[in-house]
Amino acid sequence: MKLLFAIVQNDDQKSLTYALIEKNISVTRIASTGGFLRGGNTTLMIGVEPNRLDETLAIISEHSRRRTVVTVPASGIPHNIDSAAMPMSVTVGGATVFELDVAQTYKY
Ligand code: 2BA
Repeated sequence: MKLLFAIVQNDDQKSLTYALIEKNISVTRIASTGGFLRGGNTTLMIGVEPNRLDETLAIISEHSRRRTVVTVPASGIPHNIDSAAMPMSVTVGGATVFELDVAQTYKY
């Protein structure tokens, strides 16, 4: 089994979760916070068989939009702007996905 951690924007998580459930792909939603923007995002934990990996990634891609936000970065976070208080334009997403191999799955 593969385990995907998909970090998506809150505005996308609902339609993405519905689309996955509709295809019988199990998903667990975890409320998370981006370190840079300090804004809420959602991390989806998705366990899938390898033969459904491409299908799952396609669904994530289809339902994750890229957005540009103007923000003041979190203080202490290194970035390319001289002043930490200066608003900057940041492109977020669509989704950041990590793929892991699962050694074993247990359900009791
Ligand atoms: P945040 O950390 O809040 O980052 C939001 C967006 O800000 C990022 O979008 C990126 O475009 C920008 N950004 C982040 N750090 C930056 C920096 N030091 N200088 C300039 N711009 C910066 P995404 O790359 O699409 O990431 C969206 C969210 O996905 C992130 O929210 C974070 O929660 C997660 N994420 C992305 N890459 C990750 C990684 N390698 N490990 C863990 N979480 C990650």
